[in-house]
Amino acid sequence: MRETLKSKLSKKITEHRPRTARLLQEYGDVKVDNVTVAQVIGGMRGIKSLVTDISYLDPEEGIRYRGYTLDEVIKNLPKPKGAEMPSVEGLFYLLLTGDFPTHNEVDQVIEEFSKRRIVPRFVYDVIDSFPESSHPMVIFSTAILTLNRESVFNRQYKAGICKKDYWEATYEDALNLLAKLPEIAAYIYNKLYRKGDRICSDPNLDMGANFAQMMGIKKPYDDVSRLHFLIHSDHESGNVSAHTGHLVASSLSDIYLSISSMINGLAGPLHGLANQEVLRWLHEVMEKMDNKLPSTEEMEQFVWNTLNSGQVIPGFGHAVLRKTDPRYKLQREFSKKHLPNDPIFKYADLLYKVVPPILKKQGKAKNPWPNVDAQSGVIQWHYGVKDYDFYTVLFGIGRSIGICANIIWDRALGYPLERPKSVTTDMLEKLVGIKK
Ligand code: HAX
Repeated sequence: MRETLKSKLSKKITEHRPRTARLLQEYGDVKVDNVTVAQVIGGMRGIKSLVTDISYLDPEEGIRYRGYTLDEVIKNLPKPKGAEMPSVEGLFYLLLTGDFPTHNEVDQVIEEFSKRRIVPRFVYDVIDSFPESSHPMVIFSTAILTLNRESVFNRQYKAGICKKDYWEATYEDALNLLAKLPEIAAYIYNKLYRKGDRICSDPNLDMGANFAQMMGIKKPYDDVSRLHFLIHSDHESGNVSAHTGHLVASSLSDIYLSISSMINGLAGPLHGLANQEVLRWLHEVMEKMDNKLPSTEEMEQFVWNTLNSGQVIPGFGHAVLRKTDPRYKLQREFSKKHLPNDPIFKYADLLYKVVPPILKKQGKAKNPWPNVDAQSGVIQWHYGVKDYDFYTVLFGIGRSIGICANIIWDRALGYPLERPKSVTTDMLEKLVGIKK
């Protein structure tokens, strides 16, 4: 019998289950971490309390997918003929199984996605009913939610599925959803910004090329899309979008409910929306400068003005990273190769020089370096996607790939309902000995 992604995953799951079971049964009482008052009040920063084998974020080095750096992932994943960047379908294979697929195995996943990509009419009807002034992330989240009617997991759960098989129904839902996301996103883009002119997808293309086709943007936008989806796909489990997806799925909400929720978390300006904020901020500067590139001193003044008015500099800082984000570096390298003379790239590059010393001097941000969002919108703008409200939708497609892989594994390993415990301020004061 031909080995498919699903049969390979099934083998991996069977091999992995005893590891989790042993840790729980024999070592369940071993302490992993201590928790301080600052962490309890401060958004649970750094508390080690989630497990994922799909990616790991080292504060100094950045993200690794299945143990591989992004450079290694890009080098070792198969690429479509003539492409600079690997197929996203191969990335999904790697995230799920931990193995680099062959060309043949990637083709099988492309075929699977292609079979599942048709979006039901009722989803388009829901999208069409939104006013044009709605934010695309709201439409995107709702469109995903609407698809919950199609959930294989829900159908099988109602029919009485065995716990051990939850992951298989979830796998079906995940593939059905991931295959449709680029179609939904392109439809929203065309509705909001191109007067509804729709370009049909091509079932023979991989996800990146197909997305470029539906956006109506020529090469190398296929590689831009592949790179964008790849670098945004996962950032371990504690960030807002990943954690939301995991949390909601832990109540056995189906993949549509879970991914729609994670999209809502991603839509905040301190998280995924920062990519549109970077472009908005840069344009404010450009307007004030009459499109002329500011001198270093002028740019420094713009940065200080923003900080002094109590706002953050979007695209800089990170809750975990303490170095320049490798996702930023990859996009910068791509920009240096493909758009070195783009005025916005020059602005963004000037910021790279100017912002870190200022944030260090201000002394508040623990990480003064740029994150993924400092550069992604710059590339989109260059290739004609100038409606920056849309940028977080692109992030959302990428992030869904990693979160779907995580939710499938959550179900396979039987991770339970998430339920941390809260305390009151009175309790904290008593604990530390404050008398009132
Ligand atoms: N500009 C100005 N001040 C900043 C800053 C920035 N870029 N980054 C951090 N700070 C400030 C914080 O606002 C905080 O100030 P207060 O003490 O007054 O509250 C202080 O420095 C300490 O913050 P931190 O511990 O370094 O950072 P956090 O873990 O609290 O927050 C953030 C991390 C990413 C939210 C933060 O760096 C930020 O707001 N950055 C700008 C927005 C941004 O780029 N977000 C995208 C991050 C990447 C991501 O998730 N993408 O999806």
